[in-house]
Amino acid sequence: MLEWVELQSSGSKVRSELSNKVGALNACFFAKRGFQVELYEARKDVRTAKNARGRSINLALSYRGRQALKAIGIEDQVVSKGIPMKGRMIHSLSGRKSFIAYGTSSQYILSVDRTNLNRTLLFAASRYPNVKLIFEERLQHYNADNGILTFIRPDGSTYEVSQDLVVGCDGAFSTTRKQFMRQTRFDYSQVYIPHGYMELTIPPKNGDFAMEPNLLHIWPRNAFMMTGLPNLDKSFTCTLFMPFEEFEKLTTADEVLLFFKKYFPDSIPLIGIEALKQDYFRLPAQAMISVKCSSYHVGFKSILMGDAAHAVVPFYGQGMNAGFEDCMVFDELMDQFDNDFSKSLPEFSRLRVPDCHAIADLAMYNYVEMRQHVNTKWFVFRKYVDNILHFCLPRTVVPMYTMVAFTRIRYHEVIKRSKQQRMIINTLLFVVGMSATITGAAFFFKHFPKDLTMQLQNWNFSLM
Ligand code: EGO
Repeated sequence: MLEWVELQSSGSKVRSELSNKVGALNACFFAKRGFQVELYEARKDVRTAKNARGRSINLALSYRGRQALKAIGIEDQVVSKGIPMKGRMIHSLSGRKSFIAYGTSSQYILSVDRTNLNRTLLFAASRYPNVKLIFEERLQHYNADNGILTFIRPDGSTYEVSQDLVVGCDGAFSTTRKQFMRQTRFDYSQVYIPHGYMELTIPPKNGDFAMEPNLLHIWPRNAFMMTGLPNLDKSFTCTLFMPFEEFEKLTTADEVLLFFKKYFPDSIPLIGIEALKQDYFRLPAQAMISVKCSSYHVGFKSILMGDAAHAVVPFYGQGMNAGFEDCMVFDELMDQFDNDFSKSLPEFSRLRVPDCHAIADLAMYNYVEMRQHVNTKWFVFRKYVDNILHFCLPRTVVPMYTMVAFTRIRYHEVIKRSKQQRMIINTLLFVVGMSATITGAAFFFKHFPKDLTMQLQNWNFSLM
């Protein structure tokens, strides 16, 4: 019996985003199980495409993503081309820099090149004889009732295929998901946040990194935020997050320069005045969408994974990691249920919906919190408090970022645990506060009983 999987990707409206990471990763997982896989990609093959620069340039790979890559044997290959970031470097308005480690020396996230990762994943998929890669053929329609897929060839002609399983890994604007929307009891919601993002580059300085390379650089300025991630060519990619409204206010090169002088002065000499003036206008600011839906499967023939199932805002650096974890979780379920789709599909939704809703919430929560309260001082303070509490109570208090980035604790458990931790911390603070008050009072009465009695008496007299 030939079983089969299809995965495809639709182009984004603003720019073509040459990527299908979750699709290619899934192809590897299914091929490893012995399935016949066809991987459909609407765009050109990134392995041979010349101008492969798509959406964002680098991504933060953490533990969950790495575990998935490990399961198909390409973790080391990807990690060797990634740059470890062992902590954050917080840049203050005055140019002061504060370093706060993520944890131990083995706890680091990796800055990986998106295009490189896409290529590695496609090469990995293409090495399986039972994987067929098809490029530049776009899914036009999918009938979830009879399982028939309609593809369009570059010349405009169409053809139909039908398979045992359709895995839709076609991104936040998924065509596969459109068919799910027609099913009863399928929930869907999407939100565009008011912020947009724009990428700028810090080129190498004298042939070396212009800032410390093994860190995630962050410029927290409440509503304006900027991050800097290192690249293999010794440059940094900075991502500026800002409300669209503010992006629209900056219409001339001089206004842009003034804006940077006011909010990110230390970054101007690093990016370069001329580069800044030009790069800002090269591309419009990009939108960010958060997508939630439920469930992730329809019948026993179709399932959504990655951004198609749960696009999240990038304020936790977890989008790709959550997508990779999807593939790994499904693979684990296929083991558990002996390749039986009628069991693994419903179980995937049962496990994954609460977790992916949780990471969508966590990412959105970070976005709201960062834009409202997080400036340099607050960021540094919060992370110090996290680290100190974790140091004092290593088993009881684990920072949320640590649970998200360096463990495979289920995302919904992370929320539960962080609520419990907050209760514990509050109780401790209360107990410490109360005992300090009682000790202080006891000390007071022991050393000044007479004075106090007299004072009280005087006071009583004066009241009378
Ligand atoms: C108080 C202090 C409340 C992505 C700090 C919340 C995100 C949030 C976008 C960083 C790291 C990978 C990222 C931390 C917080 C990537 C990340 C964080 C950004 C922006 C990002 C951290 C790409 C939020 N991880 N993170 O703890 O270092 O804390 F700044 Cl704008």
